[in-house]
Amino acid sequence: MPKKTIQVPTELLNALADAQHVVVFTGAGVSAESGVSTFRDALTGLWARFDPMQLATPEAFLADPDLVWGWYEWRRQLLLKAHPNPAHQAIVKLAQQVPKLTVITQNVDDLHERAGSRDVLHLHGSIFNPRCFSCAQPYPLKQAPAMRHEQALPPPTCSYCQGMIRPGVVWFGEALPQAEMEAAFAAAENCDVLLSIGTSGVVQPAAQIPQLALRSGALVAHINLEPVSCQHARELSLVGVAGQILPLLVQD
Ligand code: BV8
Ligand code: ZN
Repeated sequence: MPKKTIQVPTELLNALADAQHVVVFTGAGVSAESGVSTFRDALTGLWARFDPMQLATPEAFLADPDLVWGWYEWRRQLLLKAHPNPAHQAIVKLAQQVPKLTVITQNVDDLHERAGSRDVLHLHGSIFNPRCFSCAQPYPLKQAPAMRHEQALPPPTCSYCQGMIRPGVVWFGEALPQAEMEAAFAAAENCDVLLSIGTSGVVQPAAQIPQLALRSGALVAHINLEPVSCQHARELSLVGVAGQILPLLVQD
């Protein structure tokens, strides 16, 4: 079965060629081809009975620190084995072809950085920057013993105040980092093209970013396995795998 060639709208290619500032806004779908499960994928093993929304909260951590810390350690270890995919690499290449490119991600992985993207704005923090739940002191991640299977793990204790160490991510019900959010919103309001890649557009306030760009006159292209409903003349939906579509947007 020949691979279905994806048609990239000329309007998008022309807008990228003329753009002074491009924003790339990513969600879990950009890391899917690296083997990193998205937030919509069912959880496995010990956590299979949970919805991520239930575990990614401060209440869940306080109720069962070992269960939640074990989940993050498991995900972190899987990430150490993952590699950036053609979607991450195409974004790095695009940055070399436009005057200014800002990467805003909802993801807590480091695959954009490992592909070569710089100054990535992490709206939901990073799984690699744990800190103390009580005094917020950063906790230097040591080479943890490899987890052979999914298990609950007691979180480390803070050497300053003996508090519990927590993942450096933004949980549901927690405020997003002010600086990153302001920089992301400013970029969305001042760009010519915004590529929204691999996001279900459900989680607030990040989900406002493509709308902000549209309201500021940018062309917005959604790149997703599923069609994204477009309400605006300057909004496009490209349906397909990010790792196949993004390379079509950059010149060889
Ligand atoms: C806050 C870190 C206030 C943790 C995450 C309004 C209405 C209702 C609720 C709210 C609201 N405003 C705020 C809320 C509450 C909540 C919220 O938005 N709830 C939602 C679910 C309704 N928001 C919050 O709590 C936020 N905080 O508002 O605070 C506040 C203010 C001041 C003071 C105190 C409090 C905090 C939100 C951050 C939560 N943390 N992550 C962790 O990772 O464990 S978000 C988490 O979910 C992920 O990090 C990710 O960002 C997000 C999942 O979204 P996606 O990235 O879109 O991923 P998803 O799996 O959903 O979709 C993947 C997509 O990719 C799919 O569309 C799929 O089709 C596509 N895809 C898959 N493969 C591919 C692909 N596309 C292309 N190619 C492929 N190969
Ligand atoms: Zn502490």
